[in-house]
Amino acid sequence: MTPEAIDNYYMARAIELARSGWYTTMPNPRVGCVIVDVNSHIIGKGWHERAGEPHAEVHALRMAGTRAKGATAYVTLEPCSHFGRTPPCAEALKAAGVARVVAAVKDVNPAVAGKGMAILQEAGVETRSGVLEEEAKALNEGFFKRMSSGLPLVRAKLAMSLDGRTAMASGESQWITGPAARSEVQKLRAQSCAIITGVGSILKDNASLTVRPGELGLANAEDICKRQPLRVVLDSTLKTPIGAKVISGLGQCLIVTTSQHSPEKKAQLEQAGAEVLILENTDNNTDDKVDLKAVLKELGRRECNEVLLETGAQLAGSMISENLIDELIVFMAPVLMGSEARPLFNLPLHSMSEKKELIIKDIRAVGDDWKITARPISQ
Ligand code: AOF
Ligand code: ZN
Repeated sequence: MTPEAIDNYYMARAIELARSGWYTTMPNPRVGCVIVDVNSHIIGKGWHERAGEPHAEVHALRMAGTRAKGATAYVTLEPCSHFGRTPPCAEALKAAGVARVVAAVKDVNPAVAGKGMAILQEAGVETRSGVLEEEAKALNEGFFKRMSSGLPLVRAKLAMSLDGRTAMASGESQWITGPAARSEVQKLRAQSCAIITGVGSILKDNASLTVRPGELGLANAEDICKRQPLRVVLDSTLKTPIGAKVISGLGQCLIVTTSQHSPEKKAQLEQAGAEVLILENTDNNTDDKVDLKAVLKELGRRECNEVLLETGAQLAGSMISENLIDELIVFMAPVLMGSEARPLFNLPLHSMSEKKELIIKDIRAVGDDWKITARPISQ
């Protein structure tokens, strides 16, 4: 094997380890670390599990003990240089006498941003960056987007028939897809920091939007479900019923409204356990609606890396027309719902030149349904 192939091999192992934290590290990134001695033995392995707990490198160094001296550490993210909730990993690697550090990607967190690698270089540690960089970025797209733009990554989950319909004219939509697709949706919720919906969906379906261990279908489901994503309801005039499941379910519910709300209803919703936030729309054209970009900014401020949009055609249409969706996850069921049924997006386009162009990133069978992952081409 060439030295490059060896680095790729161990970095792939570190990326695998990072995935163990897929549902638990937020708001922190998913990070994995492998320490290899001069005889090519893996002497340390670790991944970051939860914010506030040790970083990946610290777990791996603990496992390696004194054998870390002279070894190579493979980390999926540049080791941190700052005192956050935990002390700097670059200093820990240096103190352990590691001879070489290979990082997949630079940490865009302004508190780190190259300083971690600089600490190691100044201490005489050999460094290499950019190994399996694309794969490592894919672990933490939401974290990177938030750190560089202040906004979370937005994923829209949609369910449709083979003829592209998402609800009957009456609004009836349960269930288009089968149980396997619904279990996939539970996973999408579990990896998200927040779920956004519109009050229309709440009035229609009274969904709880929680993650439930029984439906998640993962070994450590109980543990994962201890952290519930923030449920965000966009409700410009506060029509959310006081008894809505989205308020009473485990975890927190944030209702975003405008100045048109009734203060009395606000007090009642707060009494029921919801947080109510008034976000004035500064855009003169859409004075009566919640400012969607401002909602995303607020979620970024609350350290949300990945946000899931689960809603009807109206809000989904506004989000896509304002170019606020990064990824579409469409579950397509082998049914026809007919010409009276509602489309996925309320998006009145009139000519082919206006069409939204997407690129399909992935398509796979999920039970009897198909899961299509697509991204808008130009934003
Ligand atoms: C690493 N290894 O495993 C992780 C890193 O508050 P703290 O101390 O947990 O620091 C969080 C920041 O540290 C986070 O924003 C990111 O920049 C970095 N995460 N760094 O060296 C890890 N999870
Ligand atoms: Zn660290």
